[in-house]
Amino acid sequence: RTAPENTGDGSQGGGRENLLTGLIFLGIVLALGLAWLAPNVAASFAVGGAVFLSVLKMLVVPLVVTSVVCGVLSMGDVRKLGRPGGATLIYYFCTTAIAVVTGIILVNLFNPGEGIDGSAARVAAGAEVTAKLGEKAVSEPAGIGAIVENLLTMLFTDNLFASAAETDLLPLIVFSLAFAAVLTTMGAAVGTVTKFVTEANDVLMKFVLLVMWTAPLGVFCLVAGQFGEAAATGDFGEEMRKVGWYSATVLTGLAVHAFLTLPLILWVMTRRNPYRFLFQMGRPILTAFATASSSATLPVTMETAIEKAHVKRKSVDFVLPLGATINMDGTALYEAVAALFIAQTLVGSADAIDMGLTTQIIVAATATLAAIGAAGIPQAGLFTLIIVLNAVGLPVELAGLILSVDWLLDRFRTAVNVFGDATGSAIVEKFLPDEPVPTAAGTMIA
Ligand code: DAS
Repeated sequence: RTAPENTGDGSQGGGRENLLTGLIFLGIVLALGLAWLAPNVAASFAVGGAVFLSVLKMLVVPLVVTSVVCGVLSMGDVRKLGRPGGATLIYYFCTTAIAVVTGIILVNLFNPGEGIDGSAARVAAGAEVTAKLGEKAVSEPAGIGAIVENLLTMLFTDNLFASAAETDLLPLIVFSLAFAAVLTTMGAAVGTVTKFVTEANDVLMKFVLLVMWTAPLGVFCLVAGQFGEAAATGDFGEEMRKVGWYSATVLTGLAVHAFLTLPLILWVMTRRNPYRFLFQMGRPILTAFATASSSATLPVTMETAIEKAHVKRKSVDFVLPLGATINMDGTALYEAVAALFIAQTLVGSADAIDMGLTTQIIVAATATLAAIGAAGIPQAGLFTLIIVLNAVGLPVELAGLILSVDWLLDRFRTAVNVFGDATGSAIVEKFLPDEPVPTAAGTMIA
């Protein structure tokens, strides 16, 4: 069980693989065209999109558990986990923090909230937010202590099957890491278990490849449904004008992070051609745009990173499931921009808050933590934005100002989240033991 020969920048890619990526891109373009020309017809494809999303999500739990166990097994001795594990967590934290700083610099440069009277919007937005965010919209003081406590409770569960049923991946990953660590210490005595997990993972990856051939149609339905619905309501244009500058600030930040920051880090750490890598990861990036879910895209991200970008399987197995759940550069950047945008709309009113360095630092810290807490599901970042707003005393109902465009910006930040995870797997690969590792079951993991 060895990953394809790692050719560095993975130059050959296979015609069929490029064809599939091209078809997925074509699916998105056709969907956007149909949504523009015939919104109601496009909106009717939403049900097809929901089916495709369900098929992807169905794979996530078994794939995450078997991949994380195989990822740890491929390290051989658990003590070897320290170096790649440390490199992974340092990469996650640093890239998320850089994304947040990028967002904060841009929102202070663009000042998108200027000229919008947040106080007046506050009442109007309130009902919409409460409806959308439900009980989460209740403002409770979430100090750093409460946030850290939240993060800790997220790591553990008292019922693995309940976590699996809710696709609550973090406790499953923690369990898989611990289960695999014990497995590596028991050698041939548990060869059957090791062999089962290893082969189950192989089957699932093959399953993903088959599902991916339905992606062009699935992506078409997802995008046509969502954009058709938005276009059919008609007020989307008006909403965009109202928060156009805010959207431009978020999109500029995401572009800087995806096309400059991450490629620079990848090149410095691996000397890979970062733009070839970006192209090779086109399929999961497009799928992330279509699904707005890092978790649903995870099977595609893993399969493409191995087969197309030729990242070693052991790195993909170890880095991507965890990354899809806690490494969200796009979300962190968005939360910093959104919080400061809302603060800017209150300048000069009774609700105004201090916009000084202290506030900016609190926003940076809580946006980084909140992004870790966001699940890899659509609009998760909007829910955890509440944490940031509470931390700086901003009225939560003002999240309604950005609700109308969040479903769109979510797609872009999810694509950046996924690309950040894939970049991490290519970097952490350099910190892994080179030799293929014999597992207790006698299979080799490269
Ligand atoms: N949609 C989330 C994801 O899957 C990101 C977000 O909501 O910010 O990564």
